[in-house]
Amino acid sequence: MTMTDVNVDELLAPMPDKVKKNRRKHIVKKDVSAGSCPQIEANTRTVPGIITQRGCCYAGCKGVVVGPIKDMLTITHGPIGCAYYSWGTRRNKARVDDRTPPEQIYSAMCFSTDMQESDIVFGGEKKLAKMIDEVVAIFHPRAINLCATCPIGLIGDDLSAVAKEAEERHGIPVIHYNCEGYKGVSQSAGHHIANNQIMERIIGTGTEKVDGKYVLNILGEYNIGGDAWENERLLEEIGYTIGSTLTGDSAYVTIRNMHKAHLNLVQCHRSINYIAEMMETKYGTPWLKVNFIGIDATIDTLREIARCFGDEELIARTELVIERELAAVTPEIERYRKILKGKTAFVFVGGSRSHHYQFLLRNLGMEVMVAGYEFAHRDDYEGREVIPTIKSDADSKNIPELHLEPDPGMYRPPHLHLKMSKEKYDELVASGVLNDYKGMYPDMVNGGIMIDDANHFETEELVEIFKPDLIFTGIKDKYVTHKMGLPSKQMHSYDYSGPYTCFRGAVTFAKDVAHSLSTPAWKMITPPWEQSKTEQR
Ligand code: CFM
Repeated sequence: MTMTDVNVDELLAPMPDKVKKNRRKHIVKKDVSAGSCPQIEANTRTVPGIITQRGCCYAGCKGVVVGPIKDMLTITHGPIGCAYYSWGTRRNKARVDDRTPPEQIYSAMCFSTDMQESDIVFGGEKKLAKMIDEVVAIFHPRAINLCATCPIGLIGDDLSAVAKEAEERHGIPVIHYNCEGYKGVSQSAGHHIANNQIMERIIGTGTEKVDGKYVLNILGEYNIGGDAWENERLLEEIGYTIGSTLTGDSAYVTIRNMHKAHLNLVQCHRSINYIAEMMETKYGTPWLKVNFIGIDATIDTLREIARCFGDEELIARTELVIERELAAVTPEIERYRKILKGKTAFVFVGGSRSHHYQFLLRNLGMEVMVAGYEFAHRDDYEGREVIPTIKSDADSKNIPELHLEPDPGMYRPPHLHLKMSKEKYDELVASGVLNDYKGMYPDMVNGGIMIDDANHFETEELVEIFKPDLIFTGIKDKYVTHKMGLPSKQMHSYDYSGPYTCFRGAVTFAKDVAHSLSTPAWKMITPPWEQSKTEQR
């Protein structure tokens, strides 16, 4: 079967009618002859009972966005299970630096109020306040995060009041997040809640001077396997200064000065676009959607950043660095491309990697036939132009939207951030480079399937239809596909490898994928559909 022959209705045929109707709206087949992206349903409730790959609101807030801030001590207010399963599962690395000594790095630690039955019955506010006092006495953190889990919202503990009183007692910021797991439809709600508090409580509060001719923040880069460090190495060699990364290897002491940067780079649009937009409104900081995953994507990104400043010297230096990095990695990439050329893959990850990795896989001669996001919104598939048409529902209305105004003292018009005339800035905006994201659809292969919130059943069906050589996936579906005789790579943690970004990262990735595909282990397993009925019994 060729890709364009795939019939999505047949794929869903075994489902009950109601479920079929629902799931059909979450699947789009790329058809170049049809022009733009058809509407896809996203960021809506998963069908109850379906084995989804999604996580919860608390996971998105604590696990994804605020947990990696290395010098903030994050307390999970809730039963121990929530804290334990959100501890160290995502490899957001952090290191000591001149402003953060080892004893002030808490991102790899687990703090929980360990709510017991009596606390649920009588309330947990006192226990939380006591715990704050204890961690202050023992660890002396610069700032504290309080993250709520489901029972906290149900019993009505007032996190805001506890945080406020603790701030008065200890004289440090104590920031609370009402990110109870049940809020919204996935971890995406938690990203939004975390973005709101970081914007309101941290960014803009710093008064230190930030030196550097061109200061960049990298938003939505979480330093899985050291990705952020590879980006920083490259950008610093070109002549940029990194103000702060949000939130991989980031610190409270740098995030609070983020408003002083000249340009925000947005790597993961899904988890952080709120802050990019809010900073544009409040401080006038322009943002640029970037992608450091894939060699060509990195080259395009570096050129676009330089173009945003329009400095000839910067542009020349960018080309020099690109040339040098390319020369260093090309022989190795070629070696792996020989193994990988013509192979096919699926990519099912959260809300942005399924798009980003298509560039890298294409550089290696591979094609992505099916790509899916767990919890993205329509704009991550179709592009930001659809945002005004997205209808809010009961779940999305549950997440507060901040409506900010330009800051009277700190707002600077965007062209001044980029050190250019208003006319030149308007030209840049008109060319579509700034403050926009076109979504995943334009980069899908013709006939390829784009799927939202893919479930266990659909994953198995799609594997049977397309028979990909490799699947890039998460912890839940990884082992399912292993059992089908398919090599799979865990893209949330890189299975302990990385970094995968930029030029050198591409070589590490190519090596890992080539190893996965060359191992003889997979030939020793017979997928169930190739076994006879007797064997299956
Ligand atoms: Fe953004 Fe992420 Fe992702 Fe995400 Fe995530 Fe992640 Fe992810 Mo796992 S912030 S949306 S909530 S790029 S933890 S670093 S790998 S699902 S695709």
